[in-house]
Amino acid sequence: MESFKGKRVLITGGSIGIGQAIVTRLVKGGAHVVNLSRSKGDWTNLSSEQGSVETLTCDIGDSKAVLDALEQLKQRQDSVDILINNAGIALGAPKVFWEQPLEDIHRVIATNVLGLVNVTHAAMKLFLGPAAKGTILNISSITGLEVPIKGMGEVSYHASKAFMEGFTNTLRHEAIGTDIRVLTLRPGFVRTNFHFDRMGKDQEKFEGVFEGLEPLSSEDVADAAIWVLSQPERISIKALDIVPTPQRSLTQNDREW
Ligand code: 8X3
Repeated sequence: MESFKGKRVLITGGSIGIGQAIVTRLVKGGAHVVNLSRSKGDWTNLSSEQGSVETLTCDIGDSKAVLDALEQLKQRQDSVDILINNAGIALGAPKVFWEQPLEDIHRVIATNVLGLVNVTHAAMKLFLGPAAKGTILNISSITGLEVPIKGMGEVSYHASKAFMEGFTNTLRHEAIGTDIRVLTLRPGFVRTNFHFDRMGKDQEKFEGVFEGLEPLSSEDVADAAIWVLSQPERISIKALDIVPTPQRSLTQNDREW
């Protein structure tokens, strides 16, 4: 296990899925993690001899709630070394955009776009900006770069990940003159609750998503994130795509759709 001893990490959506797997590895490596999430998470597998994790329940789409949470954190902690923007949702598959409830579309944008902006802005203002040092890792998606297969029905999700691409690339440039690294990890097909929510919490449809194409696990993606974060500060893994081998792209892969 890589050493993150004493490192202070802020992550969004760290209670389940990929986020939870990343938090588990960081804490085992000695990091102190603050998790901004809608749910508390289950951390019973982590011993007190390792690092620590504290969850602040927060809707990251609400800028005031984010700022309040991070200002409270600032009062008792003077640094964040690593910010991981991990929270992300998709809703509405397989309906097309114009048939989806507008509220669902707004919810996706609130979490994936405004949440990213709110947390990064507050964290840079209070922690990373003043220190002019640290690492921002954005967990994006291959969907930020590619147009999906027909019928995937997630304009809001794909557009939100395209936003994340532009945000990441531009922020990296704005960080010229600082020691802030801005990185992105773009997973493809992963077996997580993300697809359960995407399919309207329908277990049968959820299982159907994985038929004929073995997905990555959250742990696979977390291992990649840990590798990226373990590089010495002089190295930026600017972007890393991780997909199951048969997922050649969003439109071409080794199974019949
Ligand atoms: C989701 C990636 O491949 O499941 O971010 O559409 S995929």
